Amino acid sequence: MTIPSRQHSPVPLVFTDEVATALAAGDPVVALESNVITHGLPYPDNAATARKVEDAVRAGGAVPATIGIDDGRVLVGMTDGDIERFASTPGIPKVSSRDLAAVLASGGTGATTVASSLVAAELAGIPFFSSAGIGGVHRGAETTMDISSDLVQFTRSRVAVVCAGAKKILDLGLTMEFLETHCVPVIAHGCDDFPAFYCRSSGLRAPQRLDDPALIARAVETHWALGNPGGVLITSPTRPEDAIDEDDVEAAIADALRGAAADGVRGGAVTKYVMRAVDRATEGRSARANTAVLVHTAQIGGTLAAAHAQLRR
Ligand code: PSU
Ligand code: MN
Repeated sequence: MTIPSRQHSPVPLVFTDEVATALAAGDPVVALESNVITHGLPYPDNAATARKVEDAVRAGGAVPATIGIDDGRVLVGMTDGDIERFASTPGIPKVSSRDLAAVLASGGTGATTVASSLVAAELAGIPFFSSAGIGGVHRGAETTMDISSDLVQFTRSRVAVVCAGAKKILDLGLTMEFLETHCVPVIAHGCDDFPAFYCRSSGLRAPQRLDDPALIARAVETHWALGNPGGVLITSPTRPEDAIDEDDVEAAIADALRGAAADGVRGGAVTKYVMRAVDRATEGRSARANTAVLVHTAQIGGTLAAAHAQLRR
């Protein structure tokens, strides 16, 4: 008797020519999320920022691959038209890792978070990803249990994540504890501390620091050579001239979190609600700093991906 094996049809991936060519040649590629386009900033700033982020990856020496879900297919690299459409179409849903299967199976469209972008990047064979602020453990998580899937996905996808730490609105101490418990390496680049998104420091020291891109690339490869299934977090702080003083945002964040609780905002809607409230309270100062840190991190991501591609040659 033969027992039929379970057949899975492959997930449809649609590559831009630029990304397909780079991957085939072993040239560096950096995957980027699209949730930051649809949910992070208002139109048209979101479209302009997405283009600046792609240019920054190129300036760093790699090819950008913005990830999204379109008509039940995974976009690996967006055209300029795709970016414009995602940026300007209201209501495109946030798709995190657990949502991918249903959205793809039903032919849906959606914007990928850090977590779901990592799933797509690994499938597509892209070993580097960049975003400004990862999700993490939310303030008050000891009662709400609100912990971003981004953190869990780092233990599953073999993709190196370049970021400026986790979003300032989170509990960064608990976020670091979670990463330690789950054996996720955190390597600080260019500073001793774990950064706090648009603030240069969280006040917490990173467990490791490596400044040389070639050494970081070697550490990433070594993490995988050790048999680890997940990724490596590489943090780089925003530039001093783009940074916000903690004192200038902390009150706005605390107000926004109280507002979210009072309005009954829960689950996946919390991050967007709080970020937008802080942007309003700081009269756009935090939104501008958000754009600056996204662009800067993308350039570092390009540089590190290029060093990694060099190592694999
Ligand atoms: N809103 C923003 N910027 C962001 C995000 C939301 O203004 O960057 C994101 C990222 O896509 C990140 C996700 O992966 O929110 C985390 O959401 P949650 O905390 O619900 O897991
Ligand atoms: Mn959450």
